[in-house]
Amino acid sequence: MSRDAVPPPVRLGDYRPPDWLVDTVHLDVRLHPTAARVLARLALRPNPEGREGSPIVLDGDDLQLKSLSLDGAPLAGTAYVVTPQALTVLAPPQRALTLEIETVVNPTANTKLMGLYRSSGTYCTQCEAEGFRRITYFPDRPDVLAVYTTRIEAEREEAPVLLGNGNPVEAGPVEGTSRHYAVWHDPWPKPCYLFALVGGRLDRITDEFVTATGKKVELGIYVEPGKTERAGYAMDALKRSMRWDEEVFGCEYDLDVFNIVAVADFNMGAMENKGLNIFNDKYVLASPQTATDADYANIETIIAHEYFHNWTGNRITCRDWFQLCLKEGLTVFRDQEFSSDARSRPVKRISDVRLLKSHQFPEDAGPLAHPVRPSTYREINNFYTATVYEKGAEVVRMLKTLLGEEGFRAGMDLYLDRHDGDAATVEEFLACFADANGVDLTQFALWYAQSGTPQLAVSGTWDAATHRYTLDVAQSLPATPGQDHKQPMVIPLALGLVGPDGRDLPLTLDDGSNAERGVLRITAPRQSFVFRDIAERPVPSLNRGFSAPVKLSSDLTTADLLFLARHDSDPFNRFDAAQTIALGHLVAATAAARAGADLPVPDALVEALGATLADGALDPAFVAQALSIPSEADVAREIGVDVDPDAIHLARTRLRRAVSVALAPELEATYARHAPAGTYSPDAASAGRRALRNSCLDLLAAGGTPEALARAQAHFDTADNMTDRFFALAVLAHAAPQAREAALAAFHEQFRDDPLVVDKWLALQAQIAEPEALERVRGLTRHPAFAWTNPNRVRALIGSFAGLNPTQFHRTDGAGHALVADAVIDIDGRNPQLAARLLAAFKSWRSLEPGRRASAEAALRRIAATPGLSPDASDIVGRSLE
Ligand code: B3K
Ligand code: ZN
Repeated sequence: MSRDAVPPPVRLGDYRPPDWLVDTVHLDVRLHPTAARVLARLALRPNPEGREGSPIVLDGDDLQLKSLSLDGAPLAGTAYVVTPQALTVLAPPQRALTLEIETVVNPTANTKLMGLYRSSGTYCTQCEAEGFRRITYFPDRPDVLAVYTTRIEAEREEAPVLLGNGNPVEAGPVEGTSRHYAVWHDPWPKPCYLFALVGGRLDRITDEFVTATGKKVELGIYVEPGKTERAGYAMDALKRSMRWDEEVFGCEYDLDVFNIVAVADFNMGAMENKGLNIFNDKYVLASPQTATDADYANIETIIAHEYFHNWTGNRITCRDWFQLCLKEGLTVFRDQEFSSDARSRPVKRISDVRLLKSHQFPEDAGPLAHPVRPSTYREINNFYTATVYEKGAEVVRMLKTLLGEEGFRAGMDLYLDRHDGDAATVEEFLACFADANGVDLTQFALWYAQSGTPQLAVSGTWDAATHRYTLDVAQSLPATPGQDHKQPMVIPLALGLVGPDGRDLPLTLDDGSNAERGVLRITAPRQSFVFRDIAERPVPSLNRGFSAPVKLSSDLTTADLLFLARHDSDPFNRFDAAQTIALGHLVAATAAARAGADLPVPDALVEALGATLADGALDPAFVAQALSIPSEADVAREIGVDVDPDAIHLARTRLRRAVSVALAPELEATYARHAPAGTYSPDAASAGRRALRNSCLDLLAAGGTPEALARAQAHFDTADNMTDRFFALAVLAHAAPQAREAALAAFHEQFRDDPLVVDKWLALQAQIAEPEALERVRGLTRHPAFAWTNPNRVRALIGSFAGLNPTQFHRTDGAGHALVADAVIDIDGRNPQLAARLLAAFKSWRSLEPGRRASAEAALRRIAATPGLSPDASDIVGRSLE
């Protein structure tokens, strides 16, 4: 698509099967820095389900056609129409035929990082969603599945490693030249978005995996020369993922080889190309000296996620891009479960819910809200969102909660069996669960169609005379763009009634039935549930484990919440109860701060946090989560309208200081108790201890005492791993302006040659909540370590400023908005996907107070008025302003 063209919206309701199918694809790709030649031989046939007598219309993007023939004979110029965007064979014979298409592309000039491009000299590809059409003319849609054979040829010197999808077939020199080639064959029919090739000078580590049925698989991870020692953790995560998928879902790997390649320039996290995953190197490379515990956890999750796509995404793919959640929501659910099994389930749940609330809830509440399965799009790349991924995973989780472990597995088994080899839809997915369990999921399907976060209002009354406890539940769903009226959803509300001794009471409903597995099914706008044999007033623990992605309000008092924070058997709600107290306080304290006043910190919060700190039986990783004070974004979301980021920042700073002072002895003792023992290991238990120790360090520093800051300095100076070193650096950068510059300089000096670590250094500085941050960010864009062309650098610096520094991004003088707008406009000319991502940082602009709202709107309007804006950016800016 050229920069000026405005594509018409694509609508789910307009879906039609393809007119032509492709059975096999033979590609011969001759790599060259500026003129790579692609010879494609496509075996096509008319689709019996398509329109009879149709022309062959193939998609292209920025392509140059060199030659074209049909069944071996060159096509006359009158027989086809070609533009960079499409190749149409006007009146093809209506039978099986072969097209041979030769195109030339320029990998070095490809700054969009879609199609065939170069990353630090390595040739690589990215085809999802619509990048294959930047390599050759093709029906670029996920319901055209073909068997691919790929020959890759390159200068041996430039690209000694040549990788493709599937299994290696042959390789050798191109006689009489300095070139060599490799042929790969992928026996599994796949859509073209799963195509990949790599050519470059890469080092590798290898390993082996024997599948459940005894098949040997060769595993390889390819990295830039000299970085192999950092790929070990990714390999370990890969092998564990392969085993887990066999054990938990019965999914076995299906090729002789599985390769992963790490590249430095990548628009997203990673890509699940069949047998040849390509990764952003940030999610492969790790060593104790360069990666934090969070990096290790991300690597584990993303390696698993891409691997799990082999079944949920590749063996069963999507019929069209509206069904994206079919592979993404389901695969996120699967990677969440894998990490829960590999680490602590409650802690994983807490961090997943925090991610959902911080990224998806604002999406649902703003102008970019869309259903888990959208019904229209202008640019599909803008729908790889928290709603499709994270809320999509929540929907699958709810299905499991409603059907139970066995019912869910039965549905999954049926899906994997019935649709293997298909390009499927959400309806077909749900039908498997309905059929396997004999249930009707019509109302449940609304989760895919209705956008917005449902609200649940719950109140309870206990009748001392009848020993009955009544829970009144009301659900509502606010209007969202394009959806003014909503229907009630089916909401699985897991709950417990906690007796005064802290134990759960039996959940016997008035009619004698049990709330199955402790879950109430909310289906109507208003419902009441009466529990009997409740001898004492209980405290309800609602939405346990965050069983539904809803916004819950209840009549629980602060005392009730404190009780739950101390006694709830559900760890998620134990965590959440204290968070709810803190959030309630922060909302009130923000209003007070705007009025020039201060509010005392609720004793209940200090008590809840103190009790958590003192409970030696708790997992340190859990305690670390419990100690975190809700973020400024959490508070802004809770306030919802007329948001003043400075007031929120002030209220939160005061709260952290007060908690620090009130709990100093306990924090110090906990810090001391969790001193490192032995050498660094990234395992979950060790990481949990570090997380707790670092949380204590941070909260203590929030008190601002010289001792606390000296402790942070010592922590920084003596750290023997990146987790501790970087955490201490962050504490110093935020809380100790006098120590900030020296610490930042020392850190940079030590890691200047390591781009992934430099990204941490950039991101941290972009988050400093002081007016000088703006100039600092501007200055860093001119730093030799920064590059506008590298997505990781841009996300670290500009993305962190826009997404994680609310007071400075939303400066009252508008300079923060202007800086990000300038960056978006500049980046858009090279890499529209990256620009559109950054632009989404404006998604909550309407919730700001009037002055900042006006400045955000001006920035958005300036972007909108930029000539030649990409379809990606104009889609986001257009919807943001609607
Ligand atoms: N499927 C890819 C994402 C592709 C994004 C295209 N804009 C990675 C993943 O979700 O696993
Ligand atoms: Zn995915």
